[in-house]
Amino acid sequence: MQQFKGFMTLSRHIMEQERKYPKATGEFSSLLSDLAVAAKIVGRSVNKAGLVDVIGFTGDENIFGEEVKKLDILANETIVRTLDHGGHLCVMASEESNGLIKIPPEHPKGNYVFLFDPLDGSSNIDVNVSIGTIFSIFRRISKEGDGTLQDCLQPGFYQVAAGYVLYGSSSMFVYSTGQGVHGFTYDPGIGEFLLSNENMTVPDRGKIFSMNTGYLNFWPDEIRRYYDYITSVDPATNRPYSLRYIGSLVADFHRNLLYGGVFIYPPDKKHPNGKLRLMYEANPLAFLVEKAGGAASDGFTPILQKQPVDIDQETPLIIGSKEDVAVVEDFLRGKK
Ligand code: AHM
Ligand code: MG
Repeated sequence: MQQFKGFMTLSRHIMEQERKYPKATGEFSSLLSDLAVAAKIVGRSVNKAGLVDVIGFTGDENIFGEEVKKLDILANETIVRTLDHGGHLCVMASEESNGLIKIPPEHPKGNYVFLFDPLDGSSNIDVNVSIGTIFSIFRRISKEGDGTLQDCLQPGFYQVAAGYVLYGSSSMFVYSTGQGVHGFTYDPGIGEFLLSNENMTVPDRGKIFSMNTGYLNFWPDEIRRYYDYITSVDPATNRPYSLRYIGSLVADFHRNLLYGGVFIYPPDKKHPNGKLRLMYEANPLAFLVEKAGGAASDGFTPILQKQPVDIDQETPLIIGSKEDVAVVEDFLRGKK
């Protein structure tokens, strides 16, 4: 019989990672632990989303006399309030807030910068389809006090950690501090994330492509030619790729991370620079996919090498299995 070695909870994993760095002060670990608490609170609200009709509408007061907030606003506030007083952050920025989010003057400032998309896949919130929180962590460049825009505008390869929380058929916390990508599934019975997917790796090639084909007539010719290619029979497998598109980047990414494949949001006539946000979506997922052996590109430059100029900037995104990403790049560069 296999010996029971105990569960690897997310908190224990964070602690064990910290012990690998004898000089670690615990600041970074306490940031991740606070984030896990925020994930549980947001996850609980997401699970109750369908009850909005029962306990109150957005803008109303619910039966407890509290104002009912839109779930993405609520997720944003929950994350900010859970992380702003721990002394580990000097600044935050979120897809849901304008400009930088300062740490309130009464709280100590720390060494890290936290960028996030509180609830990715917002169009899926009201229809019970998977959504998620995406986060990116940098070390500050400035020396002290409030963090600055310059602290936030660092290229993705400077990230010290990144991850996401997926609120799906179960909730999962997936993160990397650079040493592998690890997934934890939430057990509501004990209120803990438990290690379920250690050292996740993405296959070099998959059988899935994910893109909003409704924009076909808005795409550049190179992407239309790629679409013809990917939907014709692959001689190696005698079948075309399967199309899977949830419309929540985080959920599409998670599936492709496990099964292999490629997610593409190219520039199009409606979104000339692509739609996805470099700092809140593309960078963190690019960090994870590279740590899992995959690739992420804007078609010409690896996402992690892009020098950001604006905290809210958009980017085309091609992300997933290494070989699949390379094929899309070949089409965009006119090599195919
Ligand atoms: P959001 O952060 O406001 O939810 O927007 C980003 C979402 C991604 O999750 C998803 O991949 C994409 O927008 C879907 O866009 P489209 O509906 O144009 O295909
Ligand atoms: Mg998003």
